[in-house]
Amino acid sequence: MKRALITGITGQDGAYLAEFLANKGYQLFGTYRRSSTPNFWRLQALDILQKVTLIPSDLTDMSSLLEAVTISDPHEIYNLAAQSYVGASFYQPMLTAEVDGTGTLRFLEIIRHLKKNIKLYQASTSELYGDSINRDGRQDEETKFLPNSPYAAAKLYGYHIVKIYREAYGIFASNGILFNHESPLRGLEFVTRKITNAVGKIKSGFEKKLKLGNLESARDWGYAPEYVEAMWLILQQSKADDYVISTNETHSVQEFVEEAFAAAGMDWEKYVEVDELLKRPKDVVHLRGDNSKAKEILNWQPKVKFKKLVRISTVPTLAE
Ligand code: NAP
Ligand code: F7E
Repeated sequence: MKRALITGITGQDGAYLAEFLANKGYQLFGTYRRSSTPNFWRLQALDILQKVTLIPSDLTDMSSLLEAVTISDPHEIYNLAAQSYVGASFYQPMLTAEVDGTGTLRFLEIIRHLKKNIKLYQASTSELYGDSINRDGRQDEETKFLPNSPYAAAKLYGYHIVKIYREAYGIFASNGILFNHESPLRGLEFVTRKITNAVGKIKSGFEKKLKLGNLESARDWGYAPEYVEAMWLILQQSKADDYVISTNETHSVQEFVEEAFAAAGMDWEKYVEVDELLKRPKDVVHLRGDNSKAKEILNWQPKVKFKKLVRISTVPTLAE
């Protein structure tokens, strides 16, 4: 039986990946951060908690990571744990660097020292591109990286250190350069869930307004359960490599707002206000991926596109 260790199993992707790998027959181990209040609601929502051996661990604490790898003795490590909120990285840049940058190095060092054939998936991100686009207005594996936030800079370190260890030591380590992916399990601070949650609350009379920052910002938004399959496919290849995972479409925050309010039969302009304080010191304004490589080599492509994604994210909030 194959064994997988998932860091960040309590997050959106961790929970969906755990569900996906359990269905593939994996023995599952997951790291979580000990806290005074248990945080397993996503694993409970997917009815997966009982199938996972949980190991308390923090990406800043080398000994707890070594303990997690020793206990799980994994064939595959999916390093999903991160300070994943771009906005917060401007307030906690050093923590973000420690977790998202050096945290990746810690796993590579563990694999190097243990000399085991452990495959590593690194959760890289379209935020690496910043304002950089190809001539056709898209971003692929060859597009240069121009990070725009402490989060992106830390993840860029993670991206490069994975490549360096792959080339220098022959470790099977791959970066998935994933564009934004959303779901009803997305954290409430991210813009799609912030919008859909507000739509549900406004519709049922609990809230009156929704304050947002930059409405012009455009993202390539996909559906998280499809993206975790891509993570798995990346580790099933004969050779470690880096892949863009995206829908190849781009839509603005305002378009998301329009669709989500329309799904609830409401006119967004009556409820949405722009709050300058919610704008970031530096934002990424246009993301649109090119997933040709993933399509060709992984045989992966997304089925859920923008309008369906907005409905999947919004409808549960109306039923709550
Ligand atoms: P998420 O929901 O925010 O989950 C992040 C996970 O990391 C949580 O389990 C969190 O634990 C854990 N974590 C945070 N700091 C940690 C630390 N110091 N030590 C150990 N664990 C820590 O993020 P996600 O959306 O699932 O994303 C998964 C990964 O993909 C992240 O690395 C993210 O940066 C990257 N990514 C995400 C997207 C996207 O659109 N979702 C796109 C590209 C890349 P708690 O539950 O205790 O907070
Ligand atoms: O912002 C704008 C905001 O926070 C999207 C993470 O998973 O994807 C995610 O990062 C856009 C930005 O996601 C609000 O300025 C406007 O332009 O939902 P977000 P993100 O920053 O794109 C990447 C790929 C990751 O790797 C990250 O881990 O929406 N925006 N008004 C707002 N954003 C938020 N959060 N809140 C607002 O009120």
